[in-house]
Amino acid sequence: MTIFATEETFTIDLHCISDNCCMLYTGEPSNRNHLRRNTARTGSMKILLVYPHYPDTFWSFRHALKFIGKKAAFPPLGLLTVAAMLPPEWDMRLADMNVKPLSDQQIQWADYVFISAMTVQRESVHEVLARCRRLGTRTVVGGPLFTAAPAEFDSADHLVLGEAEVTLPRFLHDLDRGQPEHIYVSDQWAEVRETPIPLWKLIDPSKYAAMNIQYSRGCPFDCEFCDITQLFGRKPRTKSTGQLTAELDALHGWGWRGGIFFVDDNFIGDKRKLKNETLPSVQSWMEQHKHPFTFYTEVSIDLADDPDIMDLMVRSGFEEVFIGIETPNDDCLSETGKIQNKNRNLLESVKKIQHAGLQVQGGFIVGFDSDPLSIFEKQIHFIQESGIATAMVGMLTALRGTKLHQRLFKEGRLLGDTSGNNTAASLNFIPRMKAETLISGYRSILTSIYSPKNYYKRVTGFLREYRPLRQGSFHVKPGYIGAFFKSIIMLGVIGKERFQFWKLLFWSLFRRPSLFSLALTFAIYGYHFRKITEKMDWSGMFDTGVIENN
Ligand code: B12
Ligand code: SF4
Repeated sequence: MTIFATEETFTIDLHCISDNCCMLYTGEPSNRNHLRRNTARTGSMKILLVYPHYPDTFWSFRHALKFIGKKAAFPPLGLLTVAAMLPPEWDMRLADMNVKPLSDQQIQWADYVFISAMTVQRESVHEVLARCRRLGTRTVVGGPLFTAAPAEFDSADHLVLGEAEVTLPRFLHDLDRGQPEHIYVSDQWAEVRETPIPLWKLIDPSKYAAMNIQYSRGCPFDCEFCDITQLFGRKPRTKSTGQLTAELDALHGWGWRGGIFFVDDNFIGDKRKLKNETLPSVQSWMEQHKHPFTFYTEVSIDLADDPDIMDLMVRSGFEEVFIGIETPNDDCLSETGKIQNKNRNLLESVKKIQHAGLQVQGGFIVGFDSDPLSIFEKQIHFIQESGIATAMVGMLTALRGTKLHQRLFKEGRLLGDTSGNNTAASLNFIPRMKAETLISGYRSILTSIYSPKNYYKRVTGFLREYRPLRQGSFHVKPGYIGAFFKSIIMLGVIGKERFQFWKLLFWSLFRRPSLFSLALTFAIYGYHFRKITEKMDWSGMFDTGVIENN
């Protein structure tokens, strides 16, 4: 994409350094020195792209990452994409606070700090904004957190909301004229076929466990608790195959080998295109390049109904899919509008996907109005039977902008804002079940499924049946030697799970040697999940956010 990429368009007007003009830019006289700094620099901007810190959560994988010497699971793709839309002559740096703490010098270096965040990063965002204000560096914020709750971030200098492909050019245009507005919104969806290749050169890949790519945005379904359709629409917007293979080329050319997460809301949203164009072209790209990557993505459960897509995915290098299973209770599925999960044997669907050669990660929710008291036992039973090692169980959360949020507000049951951590032990609405019962039931699920006994039983059950497409003899993935030795100490000697750990390792070595590194990976994940469960604060009941009055 070549939005505003010429030198002329980005030359900032350097002639206006009168006090009034500074006021126009900065809004307050105290920032004037900073502005003079800008204007002395013949239009070349220094941009610091900041990805705020996220807390230790199930999704952070922080306890697992230490084993492989990585700092974060994935780079901040939103910021790298935004960076690719800025004039290439601008001086850009990226500070991922999950990799390294942010220093005052970095903030002072920049003319503008661009921040991207999800709700879970809220606390860190407020801290970064306060520091930027104190140091006199102007801020531009965008991404899901700000798009969902702009009023809370009025202290940012510029809120560029929604998809940057639509709103950023307007901000850049106004900035060029010297009159950037405070807020930019749009009700249009972006044309993702124009989205540029992320500016990978801004990150140090050695700090991340995997890279990420986005092929599509949006989801054809419309579950009550989910904000995807509000943020990205119901009609999946897909990139062209040429665009996708160009992104693979870029990552490959830049030296990346290993895992890539397709961060789509629902990778199979447009099945016809996937089957006829996208997957065949990814498959042939992978064959030509001798399979340098393994892929992972998010899909809906109806993948199980399409053996051709599953087969093509496996042949193209997909190894794992995340699926929102939510609940084995059909009434809850009706309540939340999860139609694709209804009227099917969910367990059978999971098995079909696993038998096709794909590992399944599952999302589960408790706290629906229709949840019976037996739901906790049912969830545990389902998870154990499914062989889903990575089972993310969360309590229902009312995210802003969702139909659930609106309904609970109308019913007078909405309490406050959410922390954004869907696996925290706190509620932002009044549940039908007694809150104490719900929280203790939730706790019983987590402590049960992540107890070493149950977790390793699930993993062994799964590995026993798993037949991935590419299985050779015993092989160890790069980076796993160190992980192996660390895990021997942490899990095999010190850890509570030492008995199960050795049992799994020996079982895999003798029975399924080709899955040895996967067994080790699962053992490390299990440690992370157990640690997070142990560290969870169960004393809270409700999120203490602002009471809604909108
Ligand atoms: C990948 C991903 C993750 C990764 C994050 C890895 C990483 N380093 O980025 C992982 C798996 C860790 C993750 C975890 C979670 N995630 Co998540 N995740 C996503 C996902 C699928 C893709 C994000 C992405 O890379 N998109 C591609 C880029 C190009 O899009 P983007 O970031 O939105 O950026 C665009 C715009 O937002 C904007 N923009 C973004 N930043 C900026 C900055 C500026 C300055 C500007 C101008 C514009 C701008 O322009 C970009 C181009 O259009 C999104 C869904 C989605 N479709 O985005 C959910 C999503 C962001 N996650 C979400 C949530 C809730 C979570 C979890 C709490 C789990 C959950 N689903 O319940 C956890 C919390 C994290 C934690 N550590 O605890 C929500 C956020 C909702 C919110 N209001 O904050 C989303 C929207 C999905 C959803 N509804 O569930 N997630
Ligand atoms: S299928 Fe997944 S992404 Fe689509 S609306 Fe439902 S929860 Fe959201």
